[in-house]
Amino acid sequence: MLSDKNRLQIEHLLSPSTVLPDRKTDGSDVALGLTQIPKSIPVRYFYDDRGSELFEQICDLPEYYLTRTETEILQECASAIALVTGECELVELGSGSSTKTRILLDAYNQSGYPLRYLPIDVSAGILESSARQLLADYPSLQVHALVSTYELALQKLFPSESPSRMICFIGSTLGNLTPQECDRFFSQITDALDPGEYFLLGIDLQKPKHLLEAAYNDSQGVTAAFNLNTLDHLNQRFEGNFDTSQFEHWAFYNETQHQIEMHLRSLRSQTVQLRALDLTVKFESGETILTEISRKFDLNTIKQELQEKSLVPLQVWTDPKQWFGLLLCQLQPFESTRSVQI
Ligand code: AVJ
Repeated sequence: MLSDKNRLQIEHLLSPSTVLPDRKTDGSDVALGLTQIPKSIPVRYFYDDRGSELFEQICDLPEYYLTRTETEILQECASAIALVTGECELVELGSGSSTKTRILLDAYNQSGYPLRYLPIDVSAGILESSARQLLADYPSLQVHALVSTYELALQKLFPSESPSRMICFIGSTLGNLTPQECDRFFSQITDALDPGEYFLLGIDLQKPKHLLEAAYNDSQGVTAAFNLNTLDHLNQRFEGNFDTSQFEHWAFYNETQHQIEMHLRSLRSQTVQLRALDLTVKFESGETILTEISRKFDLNTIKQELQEKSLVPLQVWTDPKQWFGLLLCQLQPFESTRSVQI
C-alpha cells in the first residue's frame, strides 16, 4: 500500500488568495463585471472558504431540495454507473466537500476497482480538508487535487492512468453558465476526454416557480449570507471597502429564461473602492449586481445539446417527482463524423 504522502497530491493552478492578486488571472474579470451595465460579479467569487462553508449549510436547508434529491438519485444508480464505465479515474469539477462523490467512490470500491480521484475546486481550504478526510476513509484511494478553475484544469488534465475516465459535473453547477458558456463548456469536455470516456452530469430541472423561489430565499437567511459573502471575499482579495450592511439579497425565477437570478441590491447611493484593482465603483440607490444565474433544464433539450457535442447520453436517471436529472454520457467511441462527399 502507498504511504499517505504518495496518496495525496495537491496542485495549485491558481495563486492562493493569501498572496497578492495576479490581475491577469483573477482581477480583470471583477473589474469588467463591475464597470458594465448591468453590473455583475463572476460566480466563482462565491466560493472562498467561508462561501464554501455557507454553501454546505445551504445544502442542508429544508427549502433547498437540489442536494438531497441528487443524493437520492446517486444512491439508486451509483452501482449501475460503475458497471457501465468499469474501472475508471474520477475527475470532479467543483468538488466542494465531495459528500455526494462518496456514493460513487463506494460503488467503485465495491466493484473492487482501484480508486483514483481528481477533485478540482477554486477553494483550496475545502479541497484539502475533504481530500484528507477521504484518504482516511478509503485506504486504497489516491487523490490528486487541483486548486483551479474548470477551464484551466480541463486544459491541464494528463492522460488517464486508469483504463478509463469519467468527468463528473454534478450538483447542477452547469446552471451557472449562460447558454453560450454552456456550449463552450461542453466542447471543452469533449476535448478533454478520449473517445469512449465518460461524462456524468447532474442538472436541476424545470418546476413550479414557488418551489424554486423558496429554494433561493430560505427562511433562515443562509442564501442571503452566501450571496453577501461575495462582497467580503472581494474586500479581502482586492483591498475593497464594500459595506455588506448596505446591500441586500434579491433572488427570483425568470420564467422566460428558465433561470433563478440572484442579485445584490444597493440600499443607498454609494461609492466603493477596490484598491488592488485601482477601481472605484458608484452605485445608485436600488441598483443591483447580478451574482448568479441558476438555470433549470429540460431533459430532452439538454440531451440533444450533449449529443451535438458527441457526448452520447447512455442513461438518464431522475427522482419520482422529476425535480433533478443525472445523465451518464460517453464521448462517441467510434469515428462518427464520416461525411459523404458529393
Ligand atoms: C451550486 C450552482 C448548484 O445554483 O443552486 C445555491 C449555488 N446559489 N443557492 C445553485 C446556489 C444559491 C447552486 N449551485
